[in-house]
Amino acid sequence: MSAEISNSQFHTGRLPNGAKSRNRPKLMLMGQRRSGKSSISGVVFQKMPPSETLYLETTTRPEESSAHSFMDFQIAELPGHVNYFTPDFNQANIFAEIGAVIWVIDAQDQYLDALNQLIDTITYLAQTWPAINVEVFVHKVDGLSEEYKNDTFRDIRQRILDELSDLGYDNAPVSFYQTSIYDHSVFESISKVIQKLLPQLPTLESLLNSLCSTCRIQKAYLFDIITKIYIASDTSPQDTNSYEICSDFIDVVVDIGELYGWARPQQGEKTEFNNHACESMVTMEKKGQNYLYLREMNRYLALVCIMGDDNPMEKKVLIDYNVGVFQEALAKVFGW
Ligand SMILES: Nc1nc2c(ncn2[C@@H]2O[C@H](COP(=O)(O)OP(=O)(O)O)[C@@H](O)[C@H]2O)c(=O)[nH]1
Ligand SMILES: [Mg+2]
Repeated sequence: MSAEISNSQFHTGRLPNGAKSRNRPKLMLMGQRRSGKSSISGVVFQKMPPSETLYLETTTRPEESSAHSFMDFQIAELPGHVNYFTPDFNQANIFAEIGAVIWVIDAQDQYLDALNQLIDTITYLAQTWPAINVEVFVHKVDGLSEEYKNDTFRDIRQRILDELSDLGYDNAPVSFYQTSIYDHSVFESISKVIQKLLPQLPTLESLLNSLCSTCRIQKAYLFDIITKIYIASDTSPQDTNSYEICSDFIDVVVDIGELYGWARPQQGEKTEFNNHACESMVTMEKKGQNYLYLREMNRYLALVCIMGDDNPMEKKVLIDYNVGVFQEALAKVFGW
């Protein structure tokens, strides 16, 4: 693995968590029964329509699935009712390759028991697998009023942080998100979870930053087209709905592309990446004062930008040139 890293010309010295899973970010979904683990994995990685999650069977044993895309995202689920911290379980088997544990809490249900389990898990991981990030999804927030949602989120976060602090784990790597499978929040949160596991992130961010400043782009995202996970964005502050707009825009372009363009690999089918890096460029009519711009970097990745309020057609040459440079840099970062 270290050889692979030193080959990368643009490596910035930050090592990924979960060392063995390089380029295959592996996530573990944990949390109580019916908190929504299988639903999250189905909706994000298997393109399951959210309404179909109502018919999911309860998971009774650890399950794994993967999404073949730009990276082979690996996702595993541990059913909630089993205690994994007894000697009966081979914890090394379970946790050795994990980069992040996503702990799902049902915000519409009583959560005090779940919090106790979560604390036990965090302290266990901090002692035994300190490189694993713990990502707490306060989930199913779609059913809650804005005020109740924020109160619940704050309450959960505060209780966990207080408890950890009492136990002496002030610096445990724990982050919190509000999620729902009925909107973009779960995709956006998983994007952030995965970004933390990518050693290339700092490089990608600085490439996007310089693209934004040369072309006066407001916000730029590098998307995995199939999963709608964004693997990096520039580091300027983001509006609440920028991700949403860009993600919807991919749907439109990709639908048209599938009708008239080349065939994308089917779910589960694995093709060599970047056999023919295909490009397309679309500008959309005004949404407010902004334009959207999308260009495929290869079969799996698309650059999606929210442009400022000047007309991109007038500076198309500048954009084409700089996006070309960006694409070449990407190819070097990932060794295409
Ligand atoms: N309202 C709402 N329901 C959800 C959400 N995610 C999952 N569910 C429902 O929660 C139930 C349990 O989900 P499941 O994924 O089987 O939970 P698991 O036992 O943790 O794997 C299902 O009926 C889902 O439809 C969500 O974001 N919002
Ligand atoms: Mg399940």
